[in-house]
Amino acid sequence: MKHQFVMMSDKPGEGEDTSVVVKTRPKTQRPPLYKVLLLNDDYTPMEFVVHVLERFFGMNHAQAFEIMLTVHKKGLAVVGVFSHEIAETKVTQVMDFAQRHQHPLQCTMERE
Ligand code: TYC
Repeated sequence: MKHQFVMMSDKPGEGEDTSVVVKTRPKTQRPPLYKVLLLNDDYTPMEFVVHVLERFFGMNHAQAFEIMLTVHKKGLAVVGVFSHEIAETKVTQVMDFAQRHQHPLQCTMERE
């Protein structure tokens, strides 16, 4: 926290010092974050989705299974929150991996 000195009166010869100390709040800049979303479909095998969550999102088997079931039941779930660059990389990795295995799994990102 910076301190800024403000002179209340700067007229010469006007008695005592009337300066006060006020605090400034420098704006802390945070980069925007992006949610990575996994979408449900009727064809991608559950085991494949669990594997994707373990492989690209560092989840253990139990966490991955739980999130996969959430997507299956609710239609989608946030699987992670990242910087723009990392989120883009995750989406590309998942989409490439799904396509290579001929599954229609969809992964997208959205600003938080
Ligand atoms: N609904 C798929 C099935 O019944 C499983 C599934 C879960 C697919 C999550 C995609 O993101 C997904 N085989």
